[in-house]
Amino acid sequence: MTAQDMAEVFHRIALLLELKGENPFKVRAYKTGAETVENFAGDIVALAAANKLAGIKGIGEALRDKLHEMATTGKLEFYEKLKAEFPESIFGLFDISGLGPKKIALLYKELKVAGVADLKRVCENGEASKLSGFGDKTVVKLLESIAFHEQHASEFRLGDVAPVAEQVIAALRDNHKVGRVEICGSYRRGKETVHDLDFLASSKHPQEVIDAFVALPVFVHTIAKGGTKASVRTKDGLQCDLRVVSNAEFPFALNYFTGSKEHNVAMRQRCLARGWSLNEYAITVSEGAEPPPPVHEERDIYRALGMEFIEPELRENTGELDAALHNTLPRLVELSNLRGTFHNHTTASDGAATLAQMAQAAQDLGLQYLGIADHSKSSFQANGLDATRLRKQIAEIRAMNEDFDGFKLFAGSEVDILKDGSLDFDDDLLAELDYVVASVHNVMNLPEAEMTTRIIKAIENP
Ligand code: DGT
Ligand code: CA
Ligand code: CA
Repeated sequence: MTAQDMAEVFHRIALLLELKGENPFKVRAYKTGAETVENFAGDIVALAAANKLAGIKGIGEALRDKLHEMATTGKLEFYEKLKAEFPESIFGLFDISGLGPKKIALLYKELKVAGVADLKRVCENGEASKLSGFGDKTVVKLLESIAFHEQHASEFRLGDVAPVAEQVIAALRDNHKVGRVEICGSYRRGKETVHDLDFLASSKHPQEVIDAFVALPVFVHTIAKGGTKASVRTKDGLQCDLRVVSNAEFPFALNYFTGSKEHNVAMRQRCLARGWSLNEYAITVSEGAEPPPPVHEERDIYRALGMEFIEPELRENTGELDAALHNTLPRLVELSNLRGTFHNHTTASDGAATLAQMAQAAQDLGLQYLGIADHSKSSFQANGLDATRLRKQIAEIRAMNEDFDGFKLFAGSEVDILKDGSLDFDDDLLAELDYVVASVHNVMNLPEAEMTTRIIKAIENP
């Protein structure tokens, strides 16, 4: 079991205990435990196996034993038993907004609702609206949530799939039969969410590359497999496609499979205007047309069209081709442009590192400043700071700033916006801060107009 697997077991235990109506503190302990395991800096699996987890904040004795059991046996008896009390599909209900553990438990007990499909059925046939606490309005909201869920069910967040993408790229690079390797599609374009991952490799032995790809341990299912392409799935349901081409075809395939489709269509039209037919393998020159300069790299395709190289993030056919032609492409923000960041927590509230550790880590990253914005007192579940603790932190930050060279900490706060739009600290204290992040953390269900007034009032705080 990996640390991620162990954290997932704790997350699921927390959900199941909530379903059973167990003590909230017990539920909280598993949620905290899951987060601690996820964020742990060292090799928590090895430590758990060796029974060396004593003294780690966020992991009490009961959880420590469970981690040891998972690290040594690969499963957890307690979880297996708990899980057997409910159908597996019930976890899907937690992804539907508007449904909490109490409602899910009721739906399961009264109407045998065991998953999203069942939920949709009882909402549509009127059974749900007869349950206590489930008026017609609730049911309409639930149906909207289900529709939203269905629409986005096949989307993955870029950051969530990045580890898989990097792992697969690394495995392909290690393969001696592989020449060039890239990841294409929406991932390369840096979209916030992607539907699948598109890998591209060049090789003289495509079949061997395909065989090695589908056999990678991250993949649990093969959807399709041929001589030059394959589609597989990870255990989280993420589809990964691989296409293997020759070295000469690689730049064309890279361009084609990076997309977007709209960008490709526009590129093909520009080529046609010069008598060239562009596809995923080559540019074919029609009779009488001037041939393009040789293409070895993807940028050569753009050069052939008299264009600057267009970064993948810009390839959505929203004016980038004309801009590339006239040398007016915008410069993208790069990691080296990042000088600091403002929304950071420390162990004073619910962060994983101390103020001193955060300051050191920021300097190690080459940042010039770091803003500290721990939670405020109303976020008690996140151990938010009250006025006394915040003033102490401000003083600490000011004192630390005396010693830095070319680096600065800013004293801020992530202040709760209260129900009426007022802020969680009085104006005198807010004025002592360098900046404020204001957030809504509770009473999320106000009508639209009231919520808007609430936010505007917060923004207008002097
Ligand atoms: P996704 O997977 O929905 O997040 O977005 P993409 O852009 O990765 O789309 P995908 O995986 O279906 O296809 C990868 C690329 O292949 C796409 O960006 C452009 C190219 N492509 C796919 N279908 C077509 C098509 O019908 N025409 C053209 N010109 N290009 C296509
Ligand atoms: Ca894709
Ligand atoms: Ca694809």
